[in-house]
Amino acid sequence: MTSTSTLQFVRKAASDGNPAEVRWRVADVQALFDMPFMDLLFRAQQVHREHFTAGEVQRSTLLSIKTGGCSEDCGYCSQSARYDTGLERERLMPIDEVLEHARAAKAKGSSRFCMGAAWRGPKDKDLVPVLEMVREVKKLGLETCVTLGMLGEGQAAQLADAGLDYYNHNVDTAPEFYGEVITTHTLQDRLDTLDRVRGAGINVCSGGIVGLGETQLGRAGLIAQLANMNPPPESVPINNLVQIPGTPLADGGKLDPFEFVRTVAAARITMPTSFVRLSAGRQEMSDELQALCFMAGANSIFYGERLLTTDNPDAGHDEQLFVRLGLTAI
Ligand code: SAM
Ligand code: DTB
Ligand code: SF4
Repeated sequence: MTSTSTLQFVRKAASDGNPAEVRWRVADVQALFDMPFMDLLFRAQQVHREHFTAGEVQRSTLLSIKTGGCSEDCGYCSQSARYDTGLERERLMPIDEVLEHARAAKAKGSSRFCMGAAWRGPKDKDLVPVLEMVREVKKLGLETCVTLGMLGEGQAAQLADAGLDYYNHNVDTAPEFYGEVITTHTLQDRLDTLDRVRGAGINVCSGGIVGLGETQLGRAGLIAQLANMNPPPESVPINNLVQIPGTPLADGGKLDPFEFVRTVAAARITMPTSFVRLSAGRQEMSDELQALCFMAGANSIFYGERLLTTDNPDAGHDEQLFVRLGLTAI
């Protein structure tokens, strides 16, 4: 039943004129998840080598420029004002401080700087200082990415004019499951923003989060939805839930780590030319598990000690991991 309605959703999107065709049915993606693990990894690595140089991994550094107090109720998020997560609400970070973080990220070897704000979406007056941040970070020789929530008419164009390279806006989970995790906006709202971003000529960064209690079919539905975008997102972050005390999803069961690897592999196979980013949750992963994710076709990471409000592995540890695995940062 779930499979059929996901399919209907994708088909509807296709008939609405956006994705021209259903390249990946949910059942096809489910069949990837059903493959023997080693066969799946082998296929993902084959696809990866057809489109990318083996062992090259892109590194992006995150900074929360406006933390906490968000009106939305995303069930996993430390920054929703609806949950008591102990996080202090902060105002927009001054540009000098942002640039200090950006310079440090560049010095550590990051190639992209991603600025995140805990907004449902920016008001026009909120956007003005962010546009300045984008222009100034770009001048440092870094690629720029922002994630600010839903964009209104004209806002994507302003970001494009400022020179923004990527906009991050995740579809997060399978269409059927979306309403169980988030009720304050709809998946269609997110898709509308992605259309605006694409329409403004900004590269799309869109992925999802697993370990929310979704079924395997749900993970297949998430990947199919991303893969059927036309074109698929240039960058696909795959986040593993970081359980935040105080949120509704704090106490669920943990996802089998091999399922996470399968999700990465399915993303790689269905989106062969996209960068697939091993995103939130790396701090809780062993080096060996991360190596499996790279084998499965992940070729991007968040790099630096902090994600938005939670910890990420030390840059030094990642450097060493790259040396141990013979990976090259690009
Ligand atoms: N407010 C903006 C939005 O929702 O797009 C930007 C920030 S939001 C924190 C960006 C993404 O981070 C979410 O879409 C979700 O995929 C991921 N994320 C948030 N909290 C997480 C958590 N606890 N564990 C893993 N990923 C998380
Ligand atoms: C994405 O997909 N993951 C990043 C980024 N885009 C903005 C955010 C991860 C957040 C993890 C939880 C936290 O640190 O608050
Ligand atoms: Fe707000 Fe984004 Fe967190 Fe949702 S994920 S509560 S929109 S900051």
